[in-house]
Amino acid sequence: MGLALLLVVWLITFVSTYFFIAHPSWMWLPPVATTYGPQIDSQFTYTYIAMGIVFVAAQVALGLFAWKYRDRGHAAAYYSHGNIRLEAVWTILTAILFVGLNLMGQHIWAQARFQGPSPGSEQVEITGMQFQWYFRYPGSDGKYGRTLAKLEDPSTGNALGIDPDDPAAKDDIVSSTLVLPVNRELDVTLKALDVIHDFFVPEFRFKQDAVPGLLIHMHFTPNRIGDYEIDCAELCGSGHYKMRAGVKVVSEADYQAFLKAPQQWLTEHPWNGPMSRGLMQESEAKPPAPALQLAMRHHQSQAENH
Ligand SMILES: [Cu+2]
Repeated sequence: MGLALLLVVWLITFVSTYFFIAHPSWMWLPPVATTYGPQIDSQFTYTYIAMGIVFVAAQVALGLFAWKYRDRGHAAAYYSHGNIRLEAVWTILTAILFVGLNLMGQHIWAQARFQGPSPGSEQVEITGMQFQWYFRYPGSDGKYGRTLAKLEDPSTGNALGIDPDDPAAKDDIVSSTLVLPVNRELDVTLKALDVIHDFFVPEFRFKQDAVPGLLIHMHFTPNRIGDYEIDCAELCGSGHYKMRAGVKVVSEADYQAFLKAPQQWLTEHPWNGPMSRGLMQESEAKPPAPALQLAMRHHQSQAENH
């Protein structure tokens, strides 16, 4: 029995470890699209390697001990209080590993949040609201117009509560797709109007909570043209699953064309990311795939027969 347990533990350990080593793309994030992304990736790699070694060593020992201390039918069991020295050693080693990984990673995390953006970076405000993202650009004056809570009303098309009497609001652009210029640093202000949401774009390696009452600043530079998906990564209510939006990283010329006529530009260049079919309106959605239609018909005929 001890030997069977050893084999099962080792088999699960080596098969699961094999997939991480042989097929990293199955476990891994999509190709990176920001300048600071590779640093996050190398941090992930250090963590994976360190944790992988600990995992394999612990599981190999577990299997070995299950076999070594198997029931031999005669020896009486004895109670152990443990080994203080051993416990101290592995607690200290774990603490060193944990604190060390944090120290290695903290500057990467902090540089996008605590250091200010460079002057001339492009401003964009990202607001999460159950269950939609809104993106606002300050327009040619470089200033966001004032917002008032009493004016927040998605049904009037003014979900952000922008005050029309503020001159700075006149040229503000609000979009439901995030359009960003490639190779330009972004000065992002993150907001939430109701509950905590979380702005996450896997390709950007960027994930940050949006908290009601806080203006969270962060900055990063997208460096690959393409269409990506924004997911809300905070369970924020019953419609959380559909709280996503498209982000388009485009050339400088395209970006300027978008700022000039946002609606028209987005109609001509609709977002075409990996999940774009899911973002379509229901009326636009395609009929189910043939296999699914077949299954539905089969189900109907079964129902009729009964
Ligand atoms: Cu959300």
